[in-house]
Amino acid sequence: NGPSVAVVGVTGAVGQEFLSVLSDRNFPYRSIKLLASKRSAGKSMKFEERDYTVEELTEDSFDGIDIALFSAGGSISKKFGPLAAQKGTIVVDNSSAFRMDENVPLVIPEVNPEAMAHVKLGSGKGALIANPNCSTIICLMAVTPLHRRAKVKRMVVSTYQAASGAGAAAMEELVQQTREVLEGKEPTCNIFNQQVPSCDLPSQCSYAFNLFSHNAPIQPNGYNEEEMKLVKETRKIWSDKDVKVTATCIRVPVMRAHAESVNLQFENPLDENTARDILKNAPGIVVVDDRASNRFPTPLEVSNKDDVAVGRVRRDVSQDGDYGLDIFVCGDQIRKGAALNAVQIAEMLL
Ligand code: 11C
Repeated sequence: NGPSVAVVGVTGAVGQEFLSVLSDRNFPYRSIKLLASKRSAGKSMKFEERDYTVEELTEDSFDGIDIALFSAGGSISKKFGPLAAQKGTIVVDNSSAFRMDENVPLVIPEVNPEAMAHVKLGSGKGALIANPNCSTIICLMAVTPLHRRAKVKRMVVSTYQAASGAGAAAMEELVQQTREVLEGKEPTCNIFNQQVPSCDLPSQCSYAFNLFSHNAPIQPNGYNEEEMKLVKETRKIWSDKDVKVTATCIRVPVMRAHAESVNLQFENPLDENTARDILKNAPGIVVVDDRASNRFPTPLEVSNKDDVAVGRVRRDVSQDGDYGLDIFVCGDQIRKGAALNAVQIAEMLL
């Protein structure tokens, strides 16, 4: 019983987390296929007490597969996603390949489940469903309950993003660099060094003990792609082409959870106590907002957790009345920012 599932990109950070989340949530699969590139094919992997061999992703991989969870990069998704959907597989894709395609739902289950209402498991019809970018998921998990009450007119987001967003190799390099710097050595900069070719010494542009503007390519308008994802994906998920969003995305030396400072301007008044109560009752949210002891969300506290933490809820003193709020949000990038959200989408199909 249950659907046949394929995990594409199973050796990556998100691929591995797909397996953890499927297991933690007792996802009722009939069979599971572990797929990766030729390089990783043949590796053994244990999952739920059973031994599996990682198979090479090919055009035939999706025969008989009901649901495929993809996290192997945009080009793999572009090549194999539509092919799998043609074969009747429902693809939940974690890459940015199809997010802005108007025929592809872009879904956060707590926010806009209605967007994928037409996708039916067992109908024989395949489909593509896109997982939003992690920064968008974590931001909108917290902001949507407030938006529903008071309608957001403008949102200013500043992110503090973890290494995990750049993959398992970036996480390893952050550990390695930290060790090297503490030992007085020049840090090894393989993952991000191409971004700052003008640095004389790696120690001046290392990731450890530093932070830098997000590594996504800068566009002609001066925003990087990560920032524009927050702008465009928010409009699509809220079905609101008029909402004004601006963002500055920064990479910080944190392992696997993103933090975001969010400034909100509302169309209708919303005081901070009501906002806090709304957030306390919102699904997937935990409020950590203890002013007396200066205890607010931290990336470490939400690491490996499902819930997104929200705190620093306060009236924006630069705006009139109760039309503006500031909040601070933290969420596990690999879990709710990627694998958990995708598995929740798959659960909605059951
Ligand atoms: C990061 N959000 O934290 C990125 C990683 O569009 O899925 C994922 C990029 C994406 O660096």
